[in-house]
Amino acid sequence: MSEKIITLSRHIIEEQRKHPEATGKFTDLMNDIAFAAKLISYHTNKAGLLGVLGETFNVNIQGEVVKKLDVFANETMIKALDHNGHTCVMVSEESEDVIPIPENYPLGRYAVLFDPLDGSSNIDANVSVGTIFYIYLRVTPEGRPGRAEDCLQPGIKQVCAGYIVYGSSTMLVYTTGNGVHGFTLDPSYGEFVLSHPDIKTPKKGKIYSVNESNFDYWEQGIKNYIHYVKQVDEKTDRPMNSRYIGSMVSDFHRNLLYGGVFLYPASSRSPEGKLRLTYEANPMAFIIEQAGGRASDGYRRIMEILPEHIHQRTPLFIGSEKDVAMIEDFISGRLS
Ligand code: P6P
Repeated sequence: MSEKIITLSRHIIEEQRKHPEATGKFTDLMNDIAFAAKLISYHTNKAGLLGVLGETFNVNIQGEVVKKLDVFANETMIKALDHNGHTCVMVSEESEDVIPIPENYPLGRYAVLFDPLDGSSNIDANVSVGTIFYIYLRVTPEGRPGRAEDCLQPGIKQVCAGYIVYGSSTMLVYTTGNGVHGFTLDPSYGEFVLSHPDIKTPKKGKIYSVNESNFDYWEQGIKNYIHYVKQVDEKTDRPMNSRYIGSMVSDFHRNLLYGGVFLYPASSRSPEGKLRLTYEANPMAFIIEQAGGRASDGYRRIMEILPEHIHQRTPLFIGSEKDVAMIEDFISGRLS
């Protein structure tokens, strides 16, 4: 294989060599996630042809009942992880409770949390969607089924976080705490190939991403910030550009590469915010911090919040360091 082509598998192995205690099981786990991503990518890209549409069940040309894509993605992630002997428990956006490993299947050291298809309401409009995942080392005794405690650790305990964005191309972006690295799926031979080594996000961005229809429901500090970014002032390069896809993985990925800030504030309609602390905010916070950015709930570092339940929501401000810090200043009243 050409020295220029670094596959995801090779990159993970080289990353693991930096951890003397690594046993290779993490490499296997990541390869299982990458395999699930390839299957989801195939069905996402073929959704219109296979009849795997967002809102309906279909019978495809083989006469098989074809599941909704988010159901398919969830089942694919679970099947990829539940028998590999590296996982002790899972959490999915699609499942109310923690997902145990089936009896008589081997138990592993890792708790894996994921949103199998974030933004799935956009599928029928062919808007890009994504899978978000992250991994903890278990804290409960080995050899027994994992429990919620393994999943309710603060984000600073993550050993890995990543997402796959199914867009014009399929990209997998991940970190294990040694920088952020992006891989593009080459469909000609079905491999994720390193395309974006050591991603760093600009310290200040030009983009803000928020659903402004919630404006009247926000606290005053957020309203003041949104008013500020829209004002004309060449000295501070305003107005900023508004970009909002409504699919967090896509909005996050664009802002990671170009710079900018994504906001999903709490509101009188969503007092805790809409996005989930576990499988949405925490993994993206790990990635953005590794890329030189910042993630907070307006007051606290996202990764230091101790989750109380697996579907807990949080306000989320995430992206370029200076933009997120400014939002915190508007929320606190230091700026108005
Ligand atoms: P709204 C998708 O449903 C999602 O969870 C995120 O991917 C996205 O950023 C957000 O909700 C969009 O929410 O209220 O703006 O439609």
